Amino acid sequence: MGKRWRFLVTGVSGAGKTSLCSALLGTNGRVLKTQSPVFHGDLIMDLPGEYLTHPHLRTALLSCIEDVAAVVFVHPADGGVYHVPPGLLSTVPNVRLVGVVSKTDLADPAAARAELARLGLPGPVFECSIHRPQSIQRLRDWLREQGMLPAEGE
Ligand SMILES: Nc1nc2c(ncn2[C@@H]2O[C@H](COP(=O)(O)OP(=O)(O)O)[C@@H](O)[C@H]2O)c(=O)[nH]1
Ligand SMILES: [Mg+2]
Repeated sequence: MGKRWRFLVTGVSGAGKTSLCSALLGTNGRVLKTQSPVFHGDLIMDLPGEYLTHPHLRTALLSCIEDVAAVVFVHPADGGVYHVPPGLLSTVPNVRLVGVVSKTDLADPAAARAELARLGLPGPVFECSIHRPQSIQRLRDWLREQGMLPAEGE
């Protein structure tokens, strides 16, 4: 793929990015606030929410996007509308965009889906809750099919 990491995870602070990474990787434990990028081997880059929401960090976000094959954008079902410019995530060519509505155990996902559409995410959107293992499995299976996660047992 020519990219150093398979995908990065972005979204506002508290969206559930780090919890989603742990759920996908099957690593459990207490999730702490992500203060700087966290790298899971050559697979995942887990970014702090500020990379998305603080305008002065957006150049850092864009350079991280240059290093990945895909961007997983996490938006919580109980979240609102954020001041992220539509199209921001599409400015780097040849990067796949994947939407995740997180925390679907807390609220109806419809509003978050609309927000993902407003941000210009063309790709698939997965509805996930860390409390619903099947919802995580659907995303994991898809990421494996796309070569973004190693197959089971690898
Ligand atoms: N109810 C519920 N809470 C979640 C879910 N995912 C994450 N959380 C909680 O949301 C909070 C923020 O999660 P975290 O993964 O640190 O978010 P991040 O800032 O985007 O990395 C933590 O208290 C998590 O336990 C979910 O699917 N459902
Ligand atoms: Mg985090």
